[in-house]
Amino acid sequence: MSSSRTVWGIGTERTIRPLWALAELGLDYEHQKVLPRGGGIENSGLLERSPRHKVPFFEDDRVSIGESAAIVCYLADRYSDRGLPMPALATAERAVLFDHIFYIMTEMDARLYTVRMHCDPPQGLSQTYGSAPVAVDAAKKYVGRGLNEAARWFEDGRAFVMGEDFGVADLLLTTCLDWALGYEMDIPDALTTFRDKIAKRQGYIQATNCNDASKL
Ligand SMILES: N[C@@H](CCC(=O)N[C@@H](CS)C(=O)NCC(=O)O)C(=O)O
Repeated sequence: MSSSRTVWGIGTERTIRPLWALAELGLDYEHQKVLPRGGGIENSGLLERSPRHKVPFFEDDRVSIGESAAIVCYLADRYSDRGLPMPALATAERAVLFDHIFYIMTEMDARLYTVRMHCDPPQGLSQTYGSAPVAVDAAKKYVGRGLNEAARWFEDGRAFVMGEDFGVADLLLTTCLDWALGYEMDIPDALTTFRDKIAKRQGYIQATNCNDASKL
């Protein structure tokens, strides 16, 4: 398949999401390896497309979009025959999928970013956003409650968030688990088992490699 896809961004638990979705779907793309707040953004074409100044960003023949969850859902919807199955519109299964996706993004991802904003380097951005240990502690507790809720999704012994098939919710959840592990947060056993299994996937390994900014 010819490459008309471009991903901007490298090195974070958000930038890995489109890279991982593309790996799962076996799609090629051009990778603009720009770090958030890093040099190189100015000459990458990103700012002309998105004044948000954020990564990841994705463009193909149809879309120019920047929210990581929106990118993976778009790719899954468009190429579901290649993997990342998406339930049909207006089905109960799709409603539950989006309930879980929004939960992951608003209750976990957003609070993990609060931790990042206010904790100290090298993990955090307190030099930019201010050191706020109380906010960091509260956000970690909040994420902890989110992790307990996500663990509940697996109570019936299911392999993946939506049942028996790996999909976008698993991808998004795993990135939040990895992010929380980076802050040495406790993860419920059910999610540790889930995450360890997902980490063996070829798509995850490939995307982790593509998202590795240490060699830049
Ligand atoms: N909700 C967005 C968040 C994107 C985001 O905040 N990306 C960070 C890197 S993880 C960034 O580009 N920060 C640069 C900045 O805020 O200046 C998503 O999930 O894609």
